[in-house]
Amino acid sequence: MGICNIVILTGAGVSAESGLATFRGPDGLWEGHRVEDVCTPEAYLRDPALVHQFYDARRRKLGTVQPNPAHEALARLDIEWPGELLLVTQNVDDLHERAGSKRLVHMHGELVKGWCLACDERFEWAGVMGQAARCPACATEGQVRPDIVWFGEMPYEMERIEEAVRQCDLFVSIGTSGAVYPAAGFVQTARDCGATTLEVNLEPSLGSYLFDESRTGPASVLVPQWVE
Ligand code: BJW
Repeated sequence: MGICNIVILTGAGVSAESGLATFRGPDGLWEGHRVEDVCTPEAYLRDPALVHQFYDARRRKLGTVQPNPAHEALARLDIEWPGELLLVTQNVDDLHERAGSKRLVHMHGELVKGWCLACDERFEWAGVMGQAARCPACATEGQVRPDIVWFGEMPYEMERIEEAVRQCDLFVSIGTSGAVYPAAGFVQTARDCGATTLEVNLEPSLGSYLFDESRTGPASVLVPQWVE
């Protein structure tokens, strides 16, 4: 592989072998709730306690897991790759940064951040959030929500991401089902702009036919192989 510009899109599959559940697999339900029923602004208005419970449980779990060889290989690539590189993750966990990735965008937000609806500040959040959380910036109580992009909300840094996708020579998608837009559409944009496209997944995703090459198997094995 010569020097080229790379965009890598990751999804829940890259963190599955660290012990974090994916959304749409056999274990993809959370206590009988579909992700589409919990991850919306409407669900939060209807039942904030349920939504906080979901994110508090996942934040707690995050503290017990570690990056796996796929995160570590991507961090090595980030450090060593001389061309442009952008790692766009749909994941709200912090395993890419804990592995050492720097050129990273969290397009669906971060579990370890809160967002105050009273003063619009965003801030680090480590422990339980719950309904009564107090904003560290304005001290308002009960207006802090997880800094997560829910269905119907605009993903973060879309201009920067779309620019990188249009300009990349190689687009690699790892561990995502291709069920959620706009991320699922990046491969088409990259193709239209002339990029080579590679998919790494346990099984072919919904958009597999859009990739020049599909490698099927666990990310913890295939990603280090691809990076070396
Ligand atoms: C392995 C592995 C291993 C397992 N190794 N692989 C109709 C058509 C088109 C679009 C829409 C539509 N109706 C609505 C929309 C838009 C909507 C959308 O896409 N809906 C679909 C359900 C159709 N999208 C949005 O609303 C987005 N915003 C938007 O479009 O804004 C524009 C706009 C704004 C306002 C007005 C109008 C337009 C926002 C989407 C936000 C998504 N949020 C979530 C939850 C929050 C984060 C969180 O709580 O964690 O993000 S949903 C959930 O899905 C999460 C994920 O990031 C996202 C993607 O899931 P992912 O990562 O692909 O996981 P899985 O489980 O689906 O797949 C895992 C894969 O890994 C599988 O393929 C396995 O095989 C594989 N795997 N183990 C390798 N070891």
